[in-house]
Amino acid sequence: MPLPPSSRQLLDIAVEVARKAAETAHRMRVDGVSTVATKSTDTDVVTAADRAVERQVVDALRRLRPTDAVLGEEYGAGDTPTAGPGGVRWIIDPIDGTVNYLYGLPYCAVSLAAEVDGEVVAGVVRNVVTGDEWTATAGGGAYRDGVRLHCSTQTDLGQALVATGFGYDPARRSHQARVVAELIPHVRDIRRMGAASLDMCLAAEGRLDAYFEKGLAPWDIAAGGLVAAEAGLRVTGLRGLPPGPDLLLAVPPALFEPLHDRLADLDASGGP
Ligand code: LIP
Repeated sequence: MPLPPSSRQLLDIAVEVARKAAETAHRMRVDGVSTVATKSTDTDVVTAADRAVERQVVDALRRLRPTDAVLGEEYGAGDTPTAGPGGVRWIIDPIDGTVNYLYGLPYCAVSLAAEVDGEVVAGVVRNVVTGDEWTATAGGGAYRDGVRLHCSTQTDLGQALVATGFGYDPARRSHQARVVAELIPHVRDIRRMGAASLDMCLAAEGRLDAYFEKGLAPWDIAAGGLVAAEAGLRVTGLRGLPPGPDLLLAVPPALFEPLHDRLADLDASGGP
């Protein structure tokens, strides 16, 4: 029985695959890209590039590690096997920030993570346009372009620059907007940049102080969440729940209580 791959080995595979995927996404953007379909609502778009990049990533992983499982935003698990005990599952967001990608805004990324027994052990987030690359392994730290990352040391919520996002469903957006309207007097300012994986990576290096969002899927969370946690952020849900579709909060330990409690009071994980 071959030895299970180390997190480092899985990270090397993730980086190799994600770099080629980002090249494809960038080339398709330059060639001109259009919406090919909508998903949950008529503003939840998917482009030909989202699909082509995910197929490319899955094909590459199948060549490199034929028995691994995958979970992708566009094709789900496809026909790959489920990952048995000790098995690897790859979690893929081919283009996180698809609306930014469609509009040509340079804030979109390939996000690829390896999970073993339900724990994300390696992850990479690569900006499709700038080439900025964030990596992490569980227990091995987080890096951007080889530089080790440490999150913000901000201790005053009133001075915190906080990022968040909105879903595609209008009723949920109204609820999220109410939460932001109530929160904004209590923080330095809010940033809405449009890609959860990149938001968590910027928070990992202190270019944002904190990030929260309701409605995220496993592929939005996996790689960016590991980068954030390995840079010292608490990545959690509300009231002791794990980070997930109800809410993800990525926050430095010193800001956890004030931001958590305010979001809990504002029912940030509630609503449609
Ligand atoms: C996006 C997330 C973002 C969220 C958007 C969307 P997508 O993912 O990264 O944080 O606010 O509504 O879900 O759809 O571009 O992969």
